[in-house]
Amino acid sequence: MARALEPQRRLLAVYTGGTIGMRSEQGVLVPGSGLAAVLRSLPMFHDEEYARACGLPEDTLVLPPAIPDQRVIYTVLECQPLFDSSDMTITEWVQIAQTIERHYGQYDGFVVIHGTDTMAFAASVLSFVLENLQKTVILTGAQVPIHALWNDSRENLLGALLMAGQYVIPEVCLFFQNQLFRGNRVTKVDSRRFAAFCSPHLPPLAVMGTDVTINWELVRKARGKAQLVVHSSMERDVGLLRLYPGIPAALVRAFLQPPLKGVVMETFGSGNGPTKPDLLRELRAAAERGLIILNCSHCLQGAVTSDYAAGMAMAGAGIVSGFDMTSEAALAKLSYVLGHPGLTPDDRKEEADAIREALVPSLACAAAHAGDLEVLQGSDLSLESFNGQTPLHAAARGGQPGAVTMLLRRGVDVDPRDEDGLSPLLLAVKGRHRGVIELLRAAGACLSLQELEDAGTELCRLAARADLEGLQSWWQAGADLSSPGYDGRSALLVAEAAGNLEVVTFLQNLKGGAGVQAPGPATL
Ligand code: ASN
Repeated sequence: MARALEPQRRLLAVYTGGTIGMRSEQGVLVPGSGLAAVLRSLPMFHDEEYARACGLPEDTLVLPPAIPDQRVIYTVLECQPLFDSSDMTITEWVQIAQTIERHYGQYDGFVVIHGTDTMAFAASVLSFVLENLQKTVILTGAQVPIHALWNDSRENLLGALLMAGQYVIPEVCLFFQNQLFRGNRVTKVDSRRFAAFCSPHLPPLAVMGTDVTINWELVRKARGKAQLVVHSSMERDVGLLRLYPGIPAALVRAFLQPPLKGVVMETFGSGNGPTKPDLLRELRAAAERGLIILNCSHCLQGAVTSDYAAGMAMAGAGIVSGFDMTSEAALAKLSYVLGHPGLTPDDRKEEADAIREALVPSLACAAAHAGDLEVLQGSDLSLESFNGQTPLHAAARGGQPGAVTMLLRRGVDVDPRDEDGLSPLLLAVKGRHRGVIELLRAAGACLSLQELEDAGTELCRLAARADLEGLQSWWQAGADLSSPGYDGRSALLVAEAAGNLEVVTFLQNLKGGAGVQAPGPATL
């Protein structure tokens, strides 16, 4: 979806606390009220003249125009009490989700102003609690209060308001230091620098520089007109246990006792831990009691694999691989799955198995995306990820010819569609994964009629940017490169006008040679 172009876009900014509005009291920072009043006094956050002309109420502010003929109007809802985010829990995050739900019809998007310390947890929890989002939800905050002369508050908040006000990115995101991340992929990595967050396994959804660059192929698509669902029944009895060298089995045993229902276990490297028999015995016993143990690596990069004998899989089948999830996301997912009505373990083994299965679906997809053939080999391929993507979608998106070959050999459907109607072939084309495109085409995959119809505009865009590889990918996938764009011009005309000679030569050769249509299985 492109930039939203209504003349006025309305946002709700839910202010929960955090450094952004903090003041110093007796030498320490405490949450501060009255953020709306501060913003009202800053011209970059409020155009008083326009507000008066429109008769906007006291708590409602309006940004100066970022682009002609469009205004972002926002209402600041200040929570009571305000929190240092270190004090926030699932209860407060569910309340934020319910606030969004209550105001969902009135606003076009939402910004949640939150402390940074637990913002990655908050964003992860909200991403599971808020289902079927059709509107943008962005969390942001700051490392230095807005009252300070040199601060990151203004930039972060303004960026979040502009992103939520101008684009429909229907998922829970986190905006910090000019980057928009998927909320359940981030972790806080710095307590001082302005670049406080990183997303180790997923590139930013958008970057704000001189221009705004949005990675639309990464952005989750809204599911039709489905109604927003708020999952408020999150399980609170979940925990996080970090293994360390020499951790005593007795300590692990004490930690894993009821009422704990699930635990994210942070392990070494690619999912390894001590192999002491007494420790493994405790883990096995807990898993057999129905406790769900989700294995996440404490490394920032890489994922849980089955490479080592010291891998936690050795502790028994009850331990679920969290693959490349951050601990924050794993904890949120555990809380969501265990809180799901109908999935309460109650010491019953079958239900514990069902919960493990609910946690795992993304595993085959994650393995396919990362090209981890060993994990993929042992995974159940019938399971789809949250948005109906199959492991083949994931392998195509990740540009993994080895995984694609393995999946095709195992007889998976070559042309499945996810809930947004996207096929692996289209994902491979968007990622310019030529080897994967070749494999899929040879196996009979075709672009759909709709994909072929939509291709014209995309081809013109690629031609304008001299993106030869992008054009070659479309051609290889069977697209007709002479398809006109939205204004009736072909990619060749666009390339000629832009003086992109390499592209012009490529397109002319196709025209004069074997024809513009790529060889291979029929495209229509
Ligand atoms: N302690 C603060 C909080 O998380 C840190 C911050 O916002 N930068 O609320």
